Amino acid sequence: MSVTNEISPDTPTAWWRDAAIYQVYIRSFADGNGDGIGDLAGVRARLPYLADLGIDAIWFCPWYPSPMDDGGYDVSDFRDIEPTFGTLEEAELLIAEAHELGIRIIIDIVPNHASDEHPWFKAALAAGPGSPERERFWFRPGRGENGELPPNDWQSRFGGPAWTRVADGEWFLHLYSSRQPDFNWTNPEVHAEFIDILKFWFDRGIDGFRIDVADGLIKDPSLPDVHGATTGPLPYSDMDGVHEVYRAWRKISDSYPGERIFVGEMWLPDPIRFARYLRPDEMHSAFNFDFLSCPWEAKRLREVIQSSMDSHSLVGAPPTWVLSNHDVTRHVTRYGRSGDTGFEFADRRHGTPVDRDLGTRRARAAALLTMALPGGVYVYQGEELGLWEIEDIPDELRQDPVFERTKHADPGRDGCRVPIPWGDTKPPFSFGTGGSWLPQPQEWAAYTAEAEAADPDSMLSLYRKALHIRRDEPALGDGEMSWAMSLADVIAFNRDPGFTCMVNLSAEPVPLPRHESIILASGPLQGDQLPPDTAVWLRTY
Ligand code: TEU
Ligand code: CA
Repeated sequence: MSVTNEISPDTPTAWWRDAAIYQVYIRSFADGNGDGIGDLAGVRARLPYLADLGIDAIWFCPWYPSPMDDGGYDVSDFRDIEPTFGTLEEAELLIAEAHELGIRIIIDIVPNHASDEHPWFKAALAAGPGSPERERFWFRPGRGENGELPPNDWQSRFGGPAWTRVADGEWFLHLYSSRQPDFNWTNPEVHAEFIDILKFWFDRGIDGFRIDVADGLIKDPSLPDVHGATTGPLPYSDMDGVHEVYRAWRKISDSYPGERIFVGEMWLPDPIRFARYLRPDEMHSAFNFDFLSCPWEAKRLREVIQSSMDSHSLVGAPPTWVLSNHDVTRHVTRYGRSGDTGFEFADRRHGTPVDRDLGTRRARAAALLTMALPGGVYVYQGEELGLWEIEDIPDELRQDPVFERTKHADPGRDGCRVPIPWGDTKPPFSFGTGGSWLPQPQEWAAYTAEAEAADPDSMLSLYRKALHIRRDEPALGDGEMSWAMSLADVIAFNRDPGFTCMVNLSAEPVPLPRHESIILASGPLQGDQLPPDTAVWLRTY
């Protein structure tokens, strides 16, 4: 392996302020041992691909031992590696190899809940009501004459009640599946445990943590009913006490050499509340889901961009620009839909007609938009290949607990988690040698990394070019932007020195502004006109 850009963990740089971070959902990335499930050996073999792509860091979805009820977000041991993925030793090798290639490593941490197979939860079940073991979770007697009703009316985010009854009659709280009991963060033991887990992984050289459900740790201990509310002030989301947790965590990360970071996952309706997590003594950055959820409409996108810039500048944090992840409908599909092109969990709108060529053109334009905006950018595995949502997975193969828990009303998230096509002309497209845990469509023969690497007009070639330009271009990355004059359905902004990004969301071609040269375009231009659903980067005077 050639050493390109080795990271010295002792050099303090604010690398995270404008990093391009690639999200790896391990079981769908690359399978090294032929069992049909992605693993660390697969990732290690593909590190050169990621280095060529031009990313600065990888974020790994949970790699810990897990019964995989929720794809690894049900953790049974926070200090080891899931055996089907590999070993702790392999993880250490992977970290070192990535660092040699100039790639930093961020891992998921899941502080809101554990797996029901976590030793603490097993101990809690065994110890019985009133025991200190139960105090690490939320156990309560039920309501009703014989305690047969849940302690309150909270609903799981995966559907159904947020409480499950155990054999001795008590109920435990789970905001997600019934195999994901929520930790009780009023218990100092829980705090101490997570501090120790952070150190365990920082000591192994990781560069940061992505914090799962970062807003959810603290619950109102009176556990009040919510009477059907899912937004507004909720007694299990964005409670003020959660900030104390991250202040304590920040002290830990700051005590390590280099810049070790926290990235928060919070789906919050209020950008100002959101920014509170990014105060200088809390997290470094967080996913911009307002941007991800926004439909492909110039006015709405401009508003979201402006409000993101404003809210982040209140706390001096860099915004991030996210189009897809392992929980949402892939954006080629969303942007190609007739009707609403935004995203909401309440309705995935599977089965809505999709014009995939249109969705792809818009996805290409969106990539240049995100990479030109100030701050960080995320790439979800497969978006660089232009993959779309797989909506026709047979019911019996669906694995996401959302599908069962909503009694099939919500198809769940398997459609964005189909294993990546790397090469070859038929499934599993070199994902591995032993099939793939979710079926891939035959059409992906034209979308393998190998096929796209050979095509200068592919999505992969666009991402490679754009990420490399972004890295070298002084105007891009961290900093400021200013809106340029433009037509109503056009997004145009300037960055200093001498850079303009323009995206045409109207139905007609629009004239390019005065420029010195064209740096990159997401599709063919028509002379001096920018066609619909196309973005361009210009060198300006
Ligand atoms: O997701 C948090 C979350 O609430 C949503 O993104 C979730 O996917 C949605 O409610 C499903 O309908 C995080 C992880 O990203 C997700 O994969 C996990 O399932 C979840 O936490 C629980 O750990
Ligand atoms: Ca495997």
